[in-house]
Amino acid sequence: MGLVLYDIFWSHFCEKARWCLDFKRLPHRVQRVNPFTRREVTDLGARGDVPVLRDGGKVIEGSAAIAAYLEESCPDPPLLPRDAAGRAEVLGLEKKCDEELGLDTRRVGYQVALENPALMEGTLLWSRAPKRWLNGPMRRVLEPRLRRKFTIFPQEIQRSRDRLRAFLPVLQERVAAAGFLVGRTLTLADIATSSFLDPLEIVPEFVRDPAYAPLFAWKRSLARAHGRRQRTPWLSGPPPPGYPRRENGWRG
Ligand SMILES: N[C@@H](CCC(=O)N[C@@H](CS)C(=O)NCC(=O)O)C(=O)O
Repeated sequence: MGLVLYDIFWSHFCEKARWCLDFKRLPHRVQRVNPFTRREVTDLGARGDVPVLRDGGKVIEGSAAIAAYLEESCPDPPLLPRDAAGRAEVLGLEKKCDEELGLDTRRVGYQVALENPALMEGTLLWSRAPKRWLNGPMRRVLEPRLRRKFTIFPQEIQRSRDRLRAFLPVLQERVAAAGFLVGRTLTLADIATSSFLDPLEIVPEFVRDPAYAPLFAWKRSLARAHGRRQRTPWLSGPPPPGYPRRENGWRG
């Protein structure tokens, strides 16, 4: 299989897809997508969102479809429990994560990043001179675009914060016993949740709240155990470097 994953390296939806590929130890190539034009994926006939997986002539769009495709074509190691009830539980959690958690953490994460642009250096903004001097004008172009695209407006932000305050304790309680959301081994639910919690590492309101410390500790230890890249928690002082850079990242 010549698998190619089209991704934006700091996207948490892409991280979910990358983690699924790595978990199944499937050789693949990662094709970086230009976040402004999305040409690499629209040229494939895809809508423009990432992640997208290409397997020969097949184009699979979205992290849930990618996970399902990989599970079908390469069942071992499994992302889903063997029993029907366990599968349904994992898929239900994945859906909730895709439709709510992922959007909420992205919205509150971008709100903090827009207020503290240093967090975007190395991803959407440049970190090195001389291009760094373009960050001011770049921000003025980016901000309204990001706010529209991800509906980052006061009412929506407040709703996201409320949903997170209701859902994080549920997740925290579920992992407290066995260290996994469903059953006693890693599943797609853990991969989705852990990937989607990552933007909250830069949101002081959540990452500094002792009420959620066990959930962040769980997420970090799971991600570390699987060799995942994670955002640096913003626990105090000035904004930490944003998403850990990779040499062939989008911005330098
Ligand atoms: N439900 C999709 C969501 C994917 C998504 O929202 N991707 C974002 C990146 S985090 C994207 O490409 N958004 C469109 C854009 O920024 O233009 C999935 O699970 O893959």
